[in-house]
Amino acid sequence: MTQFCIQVINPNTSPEMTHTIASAARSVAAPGTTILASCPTQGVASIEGHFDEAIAAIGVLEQIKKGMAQGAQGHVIACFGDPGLLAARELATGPVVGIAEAAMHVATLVATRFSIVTTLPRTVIIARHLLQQYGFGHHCAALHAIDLPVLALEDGTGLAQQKVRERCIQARREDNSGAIVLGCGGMANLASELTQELGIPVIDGVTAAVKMVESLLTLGLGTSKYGDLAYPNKKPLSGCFEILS
Ligand code: 2AL
Repeated sequence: MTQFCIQVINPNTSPEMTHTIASAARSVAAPGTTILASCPTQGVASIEGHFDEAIAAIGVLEQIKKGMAQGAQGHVIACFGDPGLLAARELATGPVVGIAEAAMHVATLVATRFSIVTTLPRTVIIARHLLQQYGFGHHCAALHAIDLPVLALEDGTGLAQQKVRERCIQARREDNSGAIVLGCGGMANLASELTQELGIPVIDGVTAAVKMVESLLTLGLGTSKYGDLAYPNKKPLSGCFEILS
């Protein structure tokens, strides 16, 4: 049996969300695949804007370094803004996949149009930027926010999960979309139940990204080290950034 070690990085510092993400990742991993789940030791508790993403990106790079040292052959960035994705690819030898790009790619394979359901209205704007950046703008019918912060998904009340469900039902009815993309790593445990209930594919990026990294590893493909994704040029890194050298 092929043995792979895939690192799943939650870029925020919430241990509860890291647990949700790790469980979802393990639920789809092949029998021979080990999931190494981690989150930064320092950073932001949740990622909801550009400021948060800038801080989270440093934590992601630190985790990529650690993961490689622990034998990870591929990596997943489990935050819907894909913070630090290209920088992580420079550092990594193996494949690195972000959950937003994974979910968007998968959605286009099973439907001609998809909707996105995310957390706060400001993260809708970030998701819109990613759609443009990845070339999926024409595939997305609409974006919706549950209008609750990211950590509401881990507060134990179930309110955020209920709102995700309601928004997904609304999106299916109003957008005429064939699929829905869940726009937060903390929604990873909701996809299969919603897929059953709604009768259309509801896609979580964590599980999608794990299977993509697994496929890339099976194909023997890592990150291209030709051109801009080559390892970072060696130069002195000072202060807290020394650990990245
Ligand atoms: C996210 C996410 O997936 N994790 C986090 O902390 N912030 N992004 C989002 N759109 O809710």
